[in-house]
Amino acid sequence: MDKRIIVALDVKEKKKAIDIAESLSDIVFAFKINWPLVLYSSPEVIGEISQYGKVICDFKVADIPYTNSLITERVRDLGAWGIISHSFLGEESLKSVVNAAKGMHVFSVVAMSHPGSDMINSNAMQLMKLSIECGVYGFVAPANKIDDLRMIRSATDRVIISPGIGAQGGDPYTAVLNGSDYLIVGRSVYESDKPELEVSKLQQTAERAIED
Ligand code: 3DU
Repeated sequence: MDKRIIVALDVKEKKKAIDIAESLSDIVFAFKINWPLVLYSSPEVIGEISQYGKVICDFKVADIPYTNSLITERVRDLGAWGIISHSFLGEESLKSVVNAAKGMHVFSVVAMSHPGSDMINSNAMQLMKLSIECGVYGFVAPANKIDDLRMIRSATDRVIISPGIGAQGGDPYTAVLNGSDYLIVGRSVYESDKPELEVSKLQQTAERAIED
């Protein structure tokens, strides 16, 4: 069975991030790095974590096309497998990410998991249409907002990666059943005494949902 878990390494200490990545390298689909880890260590952490698996940089790129290109090129050069971009900035901005990615996998945010995300989530269908036209590889859609997730799944066959499990209330079984291909999990894993056990349990739950 394919690996289904993406671990978000939102820790402040680089050593902790690397230790977790090393211990989970055989059982996860990928690692997700967000601004906190980069800002507390250095951009080179992207390459260092890449030694233990695919790295998706969750930088939620959201700027003018030229700046987006600079960010994306640098992320690719540092060794990332994927990058997460916002889509609400419009076609030219998202296209600049896809073009600069040159083979790196681009995921587009079309809905979010936090309270107050209705402003973006209510435009998810329009953002998806634009993202597909721009050639994104996949989407970020919330695991804890099942109606939004289901609607997004119904509009695409592309890969959906979903945060919002555990600490944000989402249930992994329900998320996979309603369209998530990969579950993004941070605190439930890196705050656990046994991150490997936590990932294994999530993986088993995802497998059960796929079989059902
Ligand atoms: O809540 P967790 O600790 O499992 O971490 C979730 C990660 O996913 C974290 O890096 C957060 O910034 C990111 N994320 C969301 O939680 C929700 C979104 O809509 C998009 C990204």
